[in-house]
Amino acid sequence: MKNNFDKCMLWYRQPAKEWVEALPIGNGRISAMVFGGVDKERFQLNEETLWDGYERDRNNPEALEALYEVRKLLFEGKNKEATEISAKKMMGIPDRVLSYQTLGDLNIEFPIDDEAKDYYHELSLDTGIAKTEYNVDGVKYTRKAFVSAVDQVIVVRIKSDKPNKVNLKATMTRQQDASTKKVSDNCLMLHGQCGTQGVKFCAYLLANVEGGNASVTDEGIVVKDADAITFLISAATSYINQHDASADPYKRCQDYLPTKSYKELKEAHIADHQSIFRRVEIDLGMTDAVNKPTDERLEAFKNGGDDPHLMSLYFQVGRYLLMGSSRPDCLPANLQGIWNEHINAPWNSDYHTNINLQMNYWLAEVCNLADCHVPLFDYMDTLVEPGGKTAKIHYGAGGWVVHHLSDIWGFTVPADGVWGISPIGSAWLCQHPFEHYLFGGDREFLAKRAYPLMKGAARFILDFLVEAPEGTPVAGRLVTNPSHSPENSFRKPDGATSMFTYAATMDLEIIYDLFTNCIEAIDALSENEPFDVEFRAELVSALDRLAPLQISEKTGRLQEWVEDYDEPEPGHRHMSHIYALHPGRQITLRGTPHLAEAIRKSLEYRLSHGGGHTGWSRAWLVNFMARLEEPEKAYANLRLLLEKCTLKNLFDTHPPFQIDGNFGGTSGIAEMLIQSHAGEISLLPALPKAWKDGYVKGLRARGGFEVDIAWKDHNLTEAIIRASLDESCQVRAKVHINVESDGEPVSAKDVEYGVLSFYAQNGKTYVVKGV
Ligand code: FUC
Repeated sequence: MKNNFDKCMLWYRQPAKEWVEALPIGNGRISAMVFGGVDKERFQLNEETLWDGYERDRNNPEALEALYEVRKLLFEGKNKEATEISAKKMMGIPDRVLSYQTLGDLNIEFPIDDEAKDYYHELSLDTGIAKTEYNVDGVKYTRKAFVSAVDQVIVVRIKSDKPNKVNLKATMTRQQDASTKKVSDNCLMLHGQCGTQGVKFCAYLLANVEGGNASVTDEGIVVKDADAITFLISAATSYINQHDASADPYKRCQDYLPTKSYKELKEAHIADHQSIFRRVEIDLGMTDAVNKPTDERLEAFKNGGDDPHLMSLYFQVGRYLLMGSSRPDCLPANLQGIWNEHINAPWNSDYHTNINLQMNYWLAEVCNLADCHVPLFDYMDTLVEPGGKTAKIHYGAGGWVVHHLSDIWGFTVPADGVWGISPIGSAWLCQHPFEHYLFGGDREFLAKRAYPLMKGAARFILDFLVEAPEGTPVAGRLVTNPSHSPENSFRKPDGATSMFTYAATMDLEIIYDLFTNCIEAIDALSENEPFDVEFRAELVSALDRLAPLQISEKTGRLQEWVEDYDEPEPGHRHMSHIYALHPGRQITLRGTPHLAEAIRKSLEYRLSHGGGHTGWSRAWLVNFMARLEEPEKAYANLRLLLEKCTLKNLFDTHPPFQIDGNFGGTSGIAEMLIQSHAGEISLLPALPKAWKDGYVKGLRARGGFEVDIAWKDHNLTEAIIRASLDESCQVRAKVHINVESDGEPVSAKDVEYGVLSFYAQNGKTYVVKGV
């Protein structure tokens, strides 16, 4: 059957003028940005472990003593005094992480006298190959570049359609800390060390020339009169893990260089790439705009044009970028995925754990990239030990803690300023391994990987929670203290503003999420014999005593803080207290309608004051609106994400470029088409008018299901549900439905209009028909 993967293409009629127009390729570990210049080509290179810094103990020995004083002050409403003490005594030493850095550039110069004609630059998301073509003086030149996950090299192929026409000079450069050296008659290397104590790094550039010849000096590689040339670029650092940066990058680079032919490399790469990329196909409709270059389409879209395919392309770009920046056995995607041209990147291109790192993975399960989710769990494992020390030294608590950001050196202390004292990062991250279990149903993963992480984070929270004293609005209940609603501040009745408080709503929601997930995990693992009974009882009792979510009597909105404070920045980019709607599932439209209503009001208020002005914030709004089943509002925010926060190469811009908005946007589109957080599979919960006819294939739903959905005239026509577990399945649609399997009707309970419930069997396929 015909598919539409050939349309998963970004293309341009001119080379990239700046980095944010270049095209990304990557295999999770190494990557390049391809500029496509005619006489000067630039490949900006990255290796994921090239971070500044090194492992060190950053815990603050004064923190614990200060904690008791700070808690008392915050309960007494003395926020300013509490802030002052914490700034002095509770921050990490030092309280900064250092940057993830560029590896450098591969520059290729071509001696071109004539003007290039018929220029064309593309990125196929389906093959992961960037291509540049042009004609000079009657000769057609073609360059192709990809990053092989199978062979762990960047491959660049340059050829002409006439013999002996490829002439070039290739050099490698980096702003600092590096030099180049001849390795052999066809190999150059770039090598160096990050500062004096940082990782050593290296990149090999190997030239396989067909026809003509190559000569190598310490400065570069010169190729003369060749028919074609294949460059292989391997890259590595000395980083092994946070404790050990003693690997030999040269040996690693040598070992990575494959002996396969270009054809073999390419075929293996495409097969591997497509085995992941092609798991999901999407069609939201197509107009003539599809025939235009990507930058022109985006421009037309910004001017109000109709281009539903641009949204499906954006969706697939998100999947492509996660594949390119987060593959098994790699580090997780950072603030820029893996693509970064800076030595000192914005926000250090680090791991922000107060929304950004988590958002990077919202799409992973539903968009059939569960294997790309695993690097996050591996990374979390590395934070358990340092996070355990920080829990003990800063809070006298067990378990493990992460604050609002981290790096690859086990950074778990408060950073950047007092707003960094937000010890809820590990609890938030733990949603991810549990979701991985919910989608895939792998009990061994739950027992051996997810639950131990979750239990450690829950242990920390149980020890960290304190009882709110008399005189506070939630006296006698358990609360977090200190606490922040990430990066937002409030105004107290006396006019003073602060960020620092106790019991911010988001903390309570994340804790609810973590504890209920832990209880569900324990129950799932207790099938044969009782498991962790006492810990379960501790969680149940703490949940019972946890401070409640509060609806403002004045405004009807869900309160962001423990008191109904005034907000100095009512359109703040973080919408932390809405966590319970998404990515949490404490508040659902049908399960907790009064809270959903309050959240709707909070969101409307935020939006009417300019909320969603950064890329990731806009993307979050798409997810929120989808969960509120507001198709037109979800669509409007998605449109704004593309109009205001999307660069020519379809990278998200905060500004500047930050990849979370791409991932959050893709997740938002998925949430518009399918949801499964509320104990049922909801088909097309937020389908906007603009997507009249379409289909999506290969999305996943919690409970081990893979789902294809087709619709016509805005109504579900058919959904195919493939079960991989024996699991009850409740399906919701906005039309009346029936269900069959193997051509026979399945006996299903008619729950209400458009809602059916049946028992699905592992390996069987169920066809849900809209009637
Ligand atoms: C959080 C956000 C900023 C930015 C940074 C990387 O601090 O509030 O907007 O996304 O992370």
